[in-house]
Amino acid sequence: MSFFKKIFSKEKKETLDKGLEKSKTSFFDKLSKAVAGKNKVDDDVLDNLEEILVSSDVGVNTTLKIIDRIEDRVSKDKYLGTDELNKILREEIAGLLSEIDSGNATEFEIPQNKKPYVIMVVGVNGVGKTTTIGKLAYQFKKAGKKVVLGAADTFRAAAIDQLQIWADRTNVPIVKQSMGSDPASVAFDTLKSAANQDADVVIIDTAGRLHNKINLMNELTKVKRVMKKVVPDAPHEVLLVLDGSTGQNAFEQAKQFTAATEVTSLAVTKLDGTAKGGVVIGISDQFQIPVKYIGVGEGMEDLQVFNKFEFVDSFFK
Ligand SMILES: Nc1nc2c(ncn2[C@@H]2O[C@H](COP(=O)(O)OP(=O)(O)OP(=O)(O)O)[C@@H](O)[C@H]2O)c(=O)[nH]1
Ligand SMILES: [Mg+2]
Repeated sequence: MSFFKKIFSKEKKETLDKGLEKSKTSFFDKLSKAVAGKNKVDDDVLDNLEEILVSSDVGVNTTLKIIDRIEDRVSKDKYLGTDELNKILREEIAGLLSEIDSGNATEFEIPQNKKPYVIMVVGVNGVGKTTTIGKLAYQFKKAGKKVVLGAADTFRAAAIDQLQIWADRTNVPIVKQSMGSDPASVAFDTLKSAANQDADVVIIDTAGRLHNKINLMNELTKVKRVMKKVVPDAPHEVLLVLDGSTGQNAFEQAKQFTAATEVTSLAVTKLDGTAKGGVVIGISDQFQIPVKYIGVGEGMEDLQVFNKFEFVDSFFK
């Protein structure tokens, strides 16, 4: 398949378009109101645009960056028409996202020389960690990989049950202990088991809530340390899951987690049920960590590898 065909695979594109429906509708409604009765981009239009971007949860810093760039273009072309604003915005946002190297993977891939490849999934409670793990297990398995899940969220009995449900649904083995057991010990067992089975990918679920934040961060550190006893360079990836529908809260969580523990990639979930899709643009720009996956629904197939070009394309369609 050609590169472009792969990028714009029809089916994938349709889910993304549909998933971002709410964000788009709200964004374009506001945008058309902002330029109503105007035929050129003037200060008024720019002020309105700033408001729209901020209210779409792009975030203040990223919004200012975008407005600066558009002002630049306006100063070069005083008669820049409002009919062109859409195109220009799209170009500037795509340009902004291209500045961080988030790669442009279109498939669910893992490095071949790391076996098992260990992904530790972190994030506060309710953001969609377990669901994202289930979706990832499904995709990796579909790609022919041998997957093992580790139920290291031992804080709640239901957390273990929920991961078990995804293990059954995707027909992937799970390693678990009883509620309240040591998460690091579960992670250790999972890696051992994965090594014995010659598995390709290990995905470790972790608790999103403990008695307090310090406890949680200490626990994550301990889980990491213990995993290294089995696989010295594990975890290969620390995936922070953020709920896109919480807008500015997601920024706040990203700030706190990245300050407390090393995060290598981001997954932004629940973009289907929200008008806050702009949060992906802001988060990509503000954190030097690539958004790797986006969640656009509760189903097994509702996870996509984040592709900035495709995303901007969907957002502005
Ligand atoms: N609409 C939608 N719902 C999602 C998405 N991802 C997760 N959810 C839902 O969000 C809720 C919480 O998801 P979980 O996967 O249990 O979240 P968690 O981070 O594991 O939560 P804890 O185990 O409590 O820490 C569930 O009802 C999921 O179905 C998504 O991309 N879109
Ligand atoms: Mg969970």
